[in-house]
Amino acid sequence: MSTRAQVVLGEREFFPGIGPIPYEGRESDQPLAFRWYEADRVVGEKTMAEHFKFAVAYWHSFGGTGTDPFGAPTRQYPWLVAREPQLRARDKMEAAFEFITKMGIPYYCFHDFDLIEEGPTLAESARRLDRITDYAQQKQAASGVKLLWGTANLFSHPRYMNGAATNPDFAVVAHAAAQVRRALDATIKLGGENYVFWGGREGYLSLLNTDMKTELDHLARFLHLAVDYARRQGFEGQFFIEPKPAEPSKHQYDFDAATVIGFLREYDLLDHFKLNIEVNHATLAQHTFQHEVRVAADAGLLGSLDANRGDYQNGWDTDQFPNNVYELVEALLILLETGGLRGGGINFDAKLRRNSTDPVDLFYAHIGGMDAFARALLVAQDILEHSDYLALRRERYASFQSEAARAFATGQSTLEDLSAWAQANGEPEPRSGRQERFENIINRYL
Ligand code: XLS
Ligand code: NI
Ligand code: NI
Repeated sequence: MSTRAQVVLGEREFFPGIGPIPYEGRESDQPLAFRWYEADRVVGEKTMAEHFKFAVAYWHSFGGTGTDPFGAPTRQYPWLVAREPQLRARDKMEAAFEFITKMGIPYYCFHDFDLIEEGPTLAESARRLDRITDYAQQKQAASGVKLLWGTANLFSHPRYMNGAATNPDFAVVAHAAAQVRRALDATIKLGGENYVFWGGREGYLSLLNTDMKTELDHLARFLHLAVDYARRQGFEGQFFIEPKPAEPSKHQYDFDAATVIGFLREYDLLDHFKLNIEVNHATLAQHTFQHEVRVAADAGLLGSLDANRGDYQNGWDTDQFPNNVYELVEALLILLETGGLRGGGINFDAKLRRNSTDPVDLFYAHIGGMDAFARALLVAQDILEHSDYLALRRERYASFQSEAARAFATGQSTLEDLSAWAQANGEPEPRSGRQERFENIINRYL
């Protein structure tokens, strides 16, 4: 079975001289080849392609021009130069499908206005989206590439400076609803498997001018309306919330996995939502990626991943391509142990560095990210199959096998029962946590 999509070129070739990226194995010294990612290779019970469901992020990869808060664009991508928005959108889509299919990546993800620029009115935006999604339908059919998720950009336009669903002005909330409705239509039309909410402006810059309770109530109401609408249109996919603590807002309501889970529970949204965990968002929240993955997975809510990485020397969302195999092993151990992603996949929400200015750099970046995940998956599977890792961890809790401990864990003892036991048994012996021994396991299997 081959999971590889057909290479689909448009009227012109945007990445000339680059063919389909082959798997060549770890001995290869060809920079445009996979060393570890082999789509059809079975690892545990699934192929690599099934474990990961890799996706390309339309915004960074085809819209990212290298601007930063201090500097102008550094890249003049040939698909971004046409004057007319429809033509530009078409070129961009041709470049996108050429790239995605040459990479052999099975999915992509977009915000509504990554596909085409927003129009001057809601009606014109809807018309533009209709046209470009017609074209996307053709491209998907010709290539076999699928839409992992769609979302609405509710953060770039100035009207959202005080929030979208949480805006204190009802007119803006209604505008956001109109936009989400069309983004849902586009996602459904293209067979999107999931739909994401990331609330970059759903939060505050100052608590002094903010009625937090009202804003959270509105956010929940808004999400309920979106779910109701999508279900009425026949959407059976999964909804995701993507936690992030801050940036661009000072404080974002979807702070981290634990906060989002509490919110979903409080507002009765758990039936429809799972989490999309992003590496660099986890670290911004002062957590490790592994921590966020663990929190979501333990709640049965690990839906999808936005793959990237931060920089250890600064605190921003630098969205670099992932390359740290050791850390990915830690995350993939959790994924394998808990049954993987629920509905989602691994979306490279990652951007080239500002001085990576050649189109070929997009290939190096994605090859590196996919190889890092693939290698980490092999190591994680090896650890679970051949090492005593799980047994060692279980052993730390072995004392809970005793009758008294079981009574405690199953809710059959009182505080007095525990104190009686403690008095009878004296001071606990110190027991090593063996952290270094656990850490060595990963290096041993790398
Ligand atoms: C920004 C987010 C954003 C979401 C989609 O930091 O990662 O890109 O993934 O809106
Ligand atoms: Ni992000
Ligand atoms: Ni993201």
